[in-house]
Amino acid sequence: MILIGQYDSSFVRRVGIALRIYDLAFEHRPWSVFGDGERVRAFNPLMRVPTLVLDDGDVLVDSHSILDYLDGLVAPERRLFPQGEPERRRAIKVAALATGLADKGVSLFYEVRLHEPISEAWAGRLRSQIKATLTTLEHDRALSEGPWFGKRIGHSDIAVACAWRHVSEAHPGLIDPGEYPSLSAHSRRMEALPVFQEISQPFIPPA
Ligand SMILES: N[C@@H](CCC(=O)N[C@@H](CS)C(=O)NCC(=O)O)C(=O)O
Repeated sequence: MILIGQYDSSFVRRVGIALRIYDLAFEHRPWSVFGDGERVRAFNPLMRVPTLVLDDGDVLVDSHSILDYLDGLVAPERRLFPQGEPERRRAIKVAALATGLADKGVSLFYEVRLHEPISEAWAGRLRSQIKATLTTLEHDRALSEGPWFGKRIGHSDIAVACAWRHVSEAHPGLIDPGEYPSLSAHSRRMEALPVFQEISQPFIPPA
């Protein structure tokens, strides 16, 4: 398998971390969606990352569908979402809130960076969506310590930590860690893990 995209994307990073945890062999092509846009487009007409090229040449797009496929490659007990309800839907919800917040972070970055003049109404809406989602996740995270669900970390833990890091680096000053102590501690714990340190790249703004 070939994973296309840079690890400063929270979506690419969550896929890279899952590939490592699942011990699935892959090659990494850290192509930028801007600088290497045409290389990305050759595999994905959306020109987005993550893009996963399978060994038979088929191509998967979007982190959710890629992870759904990868989950199916491992035994049920190794999967990074709980297998029983109601934990499974709760974990999916946390991961969806985290990836939704990461989406808002990406939209905000493009608005501020690419739109002239910046729409303050849109940027303000995005900032408020990010903060409200962090508040919701903070309440949930404060209910327990350790892995969000079960005995080992899963897609929810990974998605939240990846989104936190991306938004913090792409929008310095937007997140006040003191307002979200449980998420902040969660992020520190995740970033200290060897797999997070390996599958990692500081945010590089597109040229
Ligand atoms: N919903 C997608 C979001 C992926 C995404 O927004 N990727 C960004 C990089 S962080 C991208 O490819 N942006 C280029 C573009 O949308 O044109 C996923 O979960 O994979």
